[in-house]
Amino acid sequence: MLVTLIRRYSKPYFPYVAAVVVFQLASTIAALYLPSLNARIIDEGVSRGDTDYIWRTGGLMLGVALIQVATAIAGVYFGSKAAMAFGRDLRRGVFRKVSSFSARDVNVFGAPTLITRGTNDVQQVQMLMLMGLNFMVATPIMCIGGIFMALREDLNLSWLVWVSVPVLVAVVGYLVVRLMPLFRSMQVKIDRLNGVLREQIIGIRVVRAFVREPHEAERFGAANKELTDVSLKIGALFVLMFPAIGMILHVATAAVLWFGGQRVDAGDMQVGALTAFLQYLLQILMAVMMGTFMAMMIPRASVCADRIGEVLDVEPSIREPLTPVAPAQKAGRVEFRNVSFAYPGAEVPVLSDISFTAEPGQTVAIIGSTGAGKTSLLALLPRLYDTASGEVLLDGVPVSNLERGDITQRVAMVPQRPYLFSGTVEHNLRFGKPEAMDEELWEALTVAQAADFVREMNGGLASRIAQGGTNVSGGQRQRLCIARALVTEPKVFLFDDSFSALDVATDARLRRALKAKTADATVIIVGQRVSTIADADQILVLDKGRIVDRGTHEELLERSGTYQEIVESQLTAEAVA
Ligand code: DCP
Ligand code: MG
Repeated sequence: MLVTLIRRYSKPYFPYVAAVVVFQLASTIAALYLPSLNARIIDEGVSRGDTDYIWRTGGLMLGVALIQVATAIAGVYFGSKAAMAFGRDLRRGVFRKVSSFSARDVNVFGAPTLITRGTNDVQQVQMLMLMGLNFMVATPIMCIGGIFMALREDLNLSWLVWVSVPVLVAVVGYLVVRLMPLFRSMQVKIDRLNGVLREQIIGIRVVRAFVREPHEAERFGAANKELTDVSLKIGALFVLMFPAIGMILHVATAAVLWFGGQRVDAGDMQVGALTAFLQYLLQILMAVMMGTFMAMMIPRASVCADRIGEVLDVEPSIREPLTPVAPAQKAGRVEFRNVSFAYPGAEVPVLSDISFTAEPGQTVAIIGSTGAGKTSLLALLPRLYDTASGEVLLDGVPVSNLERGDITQRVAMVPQRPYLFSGTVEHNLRFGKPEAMDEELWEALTVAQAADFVREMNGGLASRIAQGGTNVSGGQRQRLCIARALVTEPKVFLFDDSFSALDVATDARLRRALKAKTADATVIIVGQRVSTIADADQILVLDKGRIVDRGTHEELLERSGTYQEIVESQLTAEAVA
């Protein structure tokens, strides 16, 4: 997966990658050249007192050093550019994919892990890409070139290379192998922590209301401690890593000076060659260390890449039709034909054999106890879910054959749990129709009985709305959502219990205003209050996912036992109140 991702998402940045290769090649060769120049100055310049030679070679050395610095900077610059662009594209890919998910697909993963995958996991892969670009060329060349150059300086000391490199690889490799499983579990712990945190922030009111803070704090504490423990274990190994590497480097240095010193004493080796050999050995060991670090990042990044790949590979369960049908007319006629529906994974259908028609200009009301399947029924029309059997038709065309945009243009839903986005009032109202004029917004607000309180908010249309719309009351949120639906001027309105948070008087005023506004539209209302639905053209009584009776208020009052019960219970409830 890692390779696939890198290949797919780095393709557009091939010129950058090529630049990185060229610059790093240049910088590595320059870096390898420097110690040998240094040695020449000492052995041929200083020892013979040849000032001219010192100046000339010193100048050359300065030039090479400048080239080395400049090319290294350029290499890192293009490497970062490529890696960051790669990360950005990958993140965008994950975001687009998740945006195309149906409610069901999101449930398969769960929101917290989708968030981690789109942020932290992408970052890990991006990091590997960055490190890879910075070291992939330099490390092997430095290693092989360093060995070659070191041996050129002195063959007799070569055994120091053959000993110190494997020792370093063994020590670092051992630590890396112990680190790998820890990194893997770290990613899972981050997921878990995100999950707990998210749930608690969203449910903070409930937590307060039930005085569950201590319990929730404990739950968070446990997740937090798990992550800390893993991080500590990783830290403990890292603490070992640096002294161990330092130790090997210092012992190697001492050995070079000791054995090399003896050879210099004996006159078999020059001082300059000795310093150059030492520098090459250190360069080799550094390169080996970097290579091992890189190797260590690969498993972690590949775990992350797999997790990202899982998201990218999902085929959205609700797909756009291959050959979308354009309906002959766009009046907003809704028909359910023998529709059954079950939530994914559930055995019992929540809706069975639902058939009804709603003509433009008509109002169809759905009433039924909680859990009867009212919300589920509405969700089928904008195709949030697909039916198990039967068909949902909009203007005579099955919704599964319509383009999504075509449906949303004609159908507006006011969800049962009204949701507003962070931003301003107008930003929310223009959600379905960005080009709407201010007058249109005010008109919608007036119909929705929301104009008064929006006017009273500081800033009117430009007033701030907090994320989720938490800074307005439930009833205000409902009315803003109704206004949002009105702005799009759809052919079909779906109101899911949208008047429940309003007092009876506001409810009545709103419905009167709506009636005028929606005269030509098809209206499907889910209502709990009999008063809300009494004047509908057709009332469907839903019980356990089946339509048990249908008719007008008067007809039902006469013959439907279930309906009578509902009416009576509300009358008694009102009497009690
Ligand atoms: N259900 C489910 N998975 C979901 C949503 C609902 O399994 N994501 C189940 C729970 C209910 C049944 O489906 O038993 C019907 O749920 P609805 O939300 O459609 O019920 P209502 O809208 O009629 O209930 P309420 O009046 O409480 O809104
Ligand atoms: Mg509902």
